[in-house]
Amino acid sequence: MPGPPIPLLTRRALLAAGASSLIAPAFAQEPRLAALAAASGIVFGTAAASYELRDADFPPLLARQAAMLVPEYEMKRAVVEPRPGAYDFSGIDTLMAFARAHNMAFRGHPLIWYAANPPWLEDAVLARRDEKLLTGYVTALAGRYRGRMHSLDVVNEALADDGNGLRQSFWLKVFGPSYMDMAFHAARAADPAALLVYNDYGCEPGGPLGDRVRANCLGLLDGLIARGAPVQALGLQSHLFAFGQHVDQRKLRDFLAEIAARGLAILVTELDVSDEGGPSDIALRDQAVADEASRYLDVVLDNRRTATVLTWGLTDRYADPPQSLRLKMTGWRYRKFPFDAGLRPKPLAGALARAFSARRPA
Ligand code: 9MR
Repeated sequence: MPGPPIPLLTRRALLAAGASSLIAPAFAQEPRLAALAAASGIVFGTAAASYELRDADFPPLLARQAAMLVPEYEMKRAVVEPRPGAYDFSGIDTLMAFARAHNMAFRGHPLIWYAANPPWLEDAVLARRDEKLLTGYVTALAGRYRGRMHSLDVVNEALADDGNGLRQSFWLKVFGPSYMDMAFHAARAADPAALLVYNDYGCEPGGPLGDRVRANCLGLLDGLIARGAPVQALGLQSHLFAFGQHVDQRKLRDFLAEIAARGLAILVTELDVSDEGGPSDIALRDQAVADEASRYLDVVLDNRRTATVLTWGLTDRYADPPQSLRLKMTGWRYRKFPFDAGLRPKPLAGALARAFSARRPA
């Protein structure tokens, strides 16, 4: 007969190993993240989707906690322009109406992203090699929301995943690196007020890949600046890992100093901390998520050019799409956001609250 199942890592095992100080205190009260952030000179916000606003209990939490919204997917070109010239702005408009009704700022994400294009676009660009297929879209979006966007992720994830040069997208093949310049100039012309952002991931961990990604990112920004493209901020996506590659505080601090030295603002645009690979004990997973976020926030909030912290969702309730194969097969759910699926604050919410409270106001 097989013996009892062996747990991966139990709370008792960790306690025995002397990790008791890692266990988070329970929350007496819901922290007010937007208010705490504002007091430290930071705008706190989150990604959201219009379907989430139809839940009865989530919108009040969103309105209490966030001072800025960004569409999780409803501003992606595949959604906005499913057929050439046939625009659907309904998702963005719904989210923006909610933001306005609750006095929240709004950011646009993304204008140019290789991974979320409608199927017709690549063929059209390769066949016609017409710059308007890029600039026309940027102008349409930035122009429609002119004066209403805090910031726009003009170009998203243009760097190669291996940290060497630019991603081989069809934009790069057809127009060369100047496709990015075209997008930034078109965005600036269409909306003179929005902060124009280059947004990417992978700048936080140590290791040789992290080093290459940071150097590559600085190279991309230096190129844009040298050519006179109106880039004004770096968006750090910051999809972190509690049980994977950790934030390298010293390297991240030095990197952010380089960004600030170039006169760029720093926006945290998509923060979440994956608990994949963690123990089955939820309290331990939640604490490890919060600890990794604290290590990250200590560094990022210490930089005076950091202006926003947006999480890529406020609650674990929507973290797993209902069609998720992993969820269906294993029942395993992510716990990477500040509030649990029942909308109760988790240790990550506490980590955010503490980090905002500890920041010196300007
Ligand atoms: O979370 C987003 C998911 O709902 C979408 O299906 C997906 C494709 O549009 O994009 C996800 O968001 C990504 C963001 O736009 C860019 N950085 C990585 C994000 C997480 O994958």
